[in-house]
Amino acid sequence: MDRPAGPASGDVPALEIEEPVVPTVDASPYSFTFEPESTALLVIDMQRDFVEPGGFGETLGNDVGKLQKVIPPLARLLGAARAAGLLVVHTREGHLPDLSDCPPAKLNRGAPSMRIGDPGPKGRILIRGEYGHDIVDDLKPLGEEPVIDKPGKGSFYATDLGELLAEKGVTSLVVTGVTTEVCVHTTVREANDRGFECLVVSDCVGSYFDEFQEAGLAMIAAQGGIFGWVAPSENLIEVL
Ligand code: C5J
Repeated sequence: MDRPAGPASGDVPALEIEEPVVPTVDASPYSFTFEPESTALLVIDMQRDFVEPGGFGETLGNDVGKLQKVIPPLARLLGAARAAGLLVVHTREGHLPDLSDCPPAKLNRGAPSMRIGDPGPKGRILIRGEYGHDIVDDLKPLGEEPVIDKPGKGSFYATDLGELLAEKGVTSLVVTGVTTEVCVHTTVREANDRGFECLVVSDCVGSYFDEFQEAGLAMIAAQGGIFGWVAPSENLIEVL
C-alpha cells in the first residue's frame, strides 16, 4: 500500500510548545495572576471634590492633602496600564442637579460646613457637571475610557458597570482610588461577591485616616484573601 510521503512517525521532531506567560504580581496574601485581556484597571472617584480643598471631602472636616499622595503613583500605574492595553474604567461619585438620586439620609447626615448641592468654590458640592465633581487633571480619562457616574459609594449600585465588565469579558479588577475604607471597600466587597478577582494597589488607594488605610488594606488580604489581594504599584508595573 502507498504511504504518504514524509518522515515515518517515529522521526517527527518534537514540537516545542511555548507556554503563555501569565503575569504574576508579588502580592499579599499570595501571588496574584491575571490575564491582561480580561483585566480592567478601576480608578475610583479621583475627583477634585475628594482630593482638593473646597470640595465634599473638606466639608466633612477632612485633610484632603492626605489623598493627594495617591496621584503620582496612580498616574504612573495608569500610564503603564494604558501601555499594556488594559481596559481603564473611571468612576465619579455625585448627584443629579435636582438631587433626586440623593437619599435624604445622605443629604442630611452630620454637620458638614456645606451640604451636597450647596454652592462651593469649585461649583455645587458633589453635583454632576460641576468642576469639583470632575476627575483631577493628572488622571484625566482618555476619550475612549468609560467614566461611570454613581450616586453611591459602591461602583455597581445604580450603574451599568456590571454590564460593561461582562460585555468586555473582564474577570479581574485592579482597584485604585479613594477612599480606601469607603468607596474602594464598598466596591471591592461587591466585586468579590460578583466573582471578580480583585487586586487593590496599596499606594494607589488613599484615606483621610492613616489607621483606616492600614486596617482597610489588611481587611482585604486577611483570612487568605477574603476580599482579594494587595500589592504596591511597583510590583504590578514590573509585570505589565
Ligand atoms: C466618600 C468615596 N469617602 N469616594 N466617598 O464619601 O470614598
